[in-house]
Amino acid sequence: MPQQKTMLSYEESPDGVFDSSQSNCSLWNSSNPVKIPLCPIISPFLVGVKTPVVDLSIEWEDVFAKYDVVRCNGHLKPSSCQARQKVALIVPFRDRYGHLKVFLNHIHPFLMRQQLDYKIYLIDLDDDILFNKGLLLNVGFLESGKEYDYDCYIFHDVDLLPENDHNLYRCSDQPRHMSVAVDKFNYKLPYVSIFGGVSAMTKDQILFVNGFSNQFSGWGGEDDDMFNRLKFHNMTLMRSMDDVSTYKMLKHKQSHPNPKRFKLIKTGMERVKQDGVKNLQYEILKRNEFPLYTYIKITI
Ligand code: NGS
Repeated sequence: MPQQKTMLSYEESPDGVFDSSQSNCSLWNSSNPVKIPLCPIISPFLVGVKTPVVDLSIEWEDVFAKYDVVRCNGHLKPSSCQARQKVALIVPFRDRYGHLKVFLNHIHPFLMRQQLDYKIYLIDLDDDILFNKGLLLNVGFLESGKEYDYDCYIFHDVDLLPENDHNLYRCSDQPRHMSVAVDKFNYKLPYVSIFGGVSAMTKDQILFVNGFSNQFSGWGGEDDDMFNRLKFHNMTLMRSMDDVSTYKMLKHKQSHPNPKRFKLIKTGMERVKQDGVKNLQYEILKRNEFPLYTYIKITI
């Protein structure tokens, strides 16, 4: 008898579609005994502009089946060469499973074409607590760093889809803002100090500025505070070239802005030493290993 397909609706999570305890990724951390060459600086698989397909009706099973080469909880690395950087993609998340499906469907082949050694982490907060992006990005950094020696952390909104794979997801010797040209802003930088959307930092850069502030509850400002942290520590912000760093933003309702965000930004540098990754206390409520990503839910 043919197995019946469990159809999931647009906003449903893939919980139950996969038994997350079944994943076998024991080889993931072992070093490859056969020496393989370093991957080329520019991957031969890049195609340039590839307009994101926004298919909100795609089923979870189909997304999982399409990329079944990614088996270790969102981790993949090239088999024929050694990736130049190990990249953790940290996605702060709350209840946007429709966007998540579209995002995964787009980002996995994009990252594969770049020949990266990468893993995707989705970080969620207890439903009773107001969304706090900076805090979730800090948790993503801390949790991913516990399981692999990443060279680069990319902080990535779930609603942003890169349109050109020459936009390389790797870190540089200074922090880099990547989502420079977003369709919502007519492919222009909305303001010069913006650092939100997609950004890339190494472990040392993150630790140097003590990560993001944990104080920005609600929408907005945590990225502006990070910009100030970089400036305060005399770091230079790099920007990707706007002709390759183009993004499509998925449509969603505007979240409720945090009314205290401007005051917090103003006083941010007084707290920089005690407000960040170094002093962060949290508890893990749930950890699910899905084939295309690792999901971590926390409370504070
Ligand atoms: C600014 C926010 C940033 C945010 C940016 C773009 O106004 O946190 O808009 O947001 N700063 C403040 O509110 C102080 S976007 O339209 O991409 O969601 O990143």
